[in-house]
Amino acid sequence: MMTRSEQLFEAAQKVMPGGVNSPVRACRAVGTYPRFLDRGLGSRVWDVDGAEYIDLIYSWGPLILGHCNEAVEQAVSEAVKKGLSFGAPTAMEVEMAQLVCEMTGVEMVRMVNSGTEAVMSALRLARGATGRAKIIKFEGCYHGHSDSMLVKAGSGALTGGAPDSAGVPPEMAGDTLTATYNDLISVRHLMEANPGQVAAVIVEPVAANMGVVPPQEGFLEGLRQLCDEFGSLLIFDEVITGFRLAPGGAQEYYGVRADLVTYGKIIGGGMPVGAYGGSRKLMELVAPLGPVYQAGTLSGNPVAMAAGLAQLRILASTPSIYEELERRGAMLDQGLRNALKKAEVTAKVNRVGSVLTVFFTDQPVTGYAQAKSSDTERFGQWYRGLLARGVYAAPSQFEAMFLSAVHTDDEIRHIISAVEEIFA
Ligand code: KE4
Repeated sequence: MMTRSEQLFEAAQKVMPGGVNSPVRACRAVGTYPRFLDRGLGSRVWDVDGAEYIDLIYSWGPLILGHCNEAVEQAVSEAVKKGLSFGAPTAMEVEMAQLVCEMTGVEMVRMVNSGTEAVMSALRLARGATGRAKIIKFEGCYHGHSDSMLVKAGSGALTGGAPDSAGVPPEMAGDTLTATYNDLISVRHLMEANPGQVAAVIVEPVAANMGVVPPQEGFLEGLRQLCDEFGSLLIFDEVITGFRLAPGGAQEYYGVRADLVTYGKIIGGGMPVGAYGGSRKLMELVAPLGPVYQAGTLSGNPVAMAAGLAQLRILASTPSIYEELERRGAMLDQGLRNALKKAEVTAKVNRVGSVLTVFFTDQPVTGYAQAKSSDTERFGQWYRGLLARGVYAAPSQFEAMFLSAVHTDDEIRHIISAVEEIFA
């Protein structure tokens, strides 16, 4: 007898590529079918067969206050009654922009509809502002699916990149250079090999798309200095870290300021919102004020703004949330290390605050090369074992797990004992 999830997955695959609207959800890396979710509340989600799970995904980061946060739900239901969208300015957008500027220190911000759109727009702005074409990104970092970000290191490591997806024209990929995360020398070499041509360096201040890889001491500061030395802009892609590591995100957490910052996920409170921001000087280059064009029918949508604003207001006014996220992150981190050591399973745990990844490798994971050395078979066993024990974790070794403000210590202990059982 097929489960309801299996029935839905069978039907979904007939009408959607892979049966999903985003690839990672298909669970192709972990040897099982995706559980179709029906509802969430607080730290829990239920699938269509009624199984209950402790959530460690939270829609890949947005729901830092948990599912169906009362204030967010209230704000959305009030906004919905006044209309779904106008395509005209609303007071809500002004309040949202003011709060984002206050929390992050950017002087101006533009709302868009996803992290991809935020990154795509920030890159165009950086190129428009500098008159330069090349972008430096880091191997293993993911910045959404705009063409110039779907690029891997080219054959000549110091020259243009090669497409990392079908459909990306080679000439487009050629303007994206790939450096090594946590390796400032690799960035300097690319800057020196492309003098006066690099518009920007874009980086995940905490890499979380090769699994979590924290910046080593001095790495972010070093990028700031290199960009200043070579006249390039520094772009922090804070789609994951924004409003998660601190109210001011990674800029506040690490004390390094970028020229442009992109946001997504948490900023929307679960609704489709992205944003990019920076100095007035840079942002006034954006249409309708300046020559860099960018637009969007649903940008600043009042229902999405209501959700994001409600969530950000709580984060801005409750600093204790961040202390709790750190305390619980440390509790889970240490508990996992102890459980894996006790079971004599070779693994490394990388964590910054409330985002973490367990890598099944014996190497310290400081970049993509080490992350790739992980045992993905073992990861599949971990994922299926957790699922069977009511824990909904990331279905890929190269993703992060997320904690929310509503996890309890008992839930953390449950996750740890589940890991002990899996590898006993
Ligand atoms: P979206 O277009 O998915 O809103 O944001 C793209 C993006 C940009 N920058 C960073 C650092 C990101 O992590 C993302 C998206 N993250 C993935 C999870 N690793 C979203 C999940 C998915 O692709 O289904």
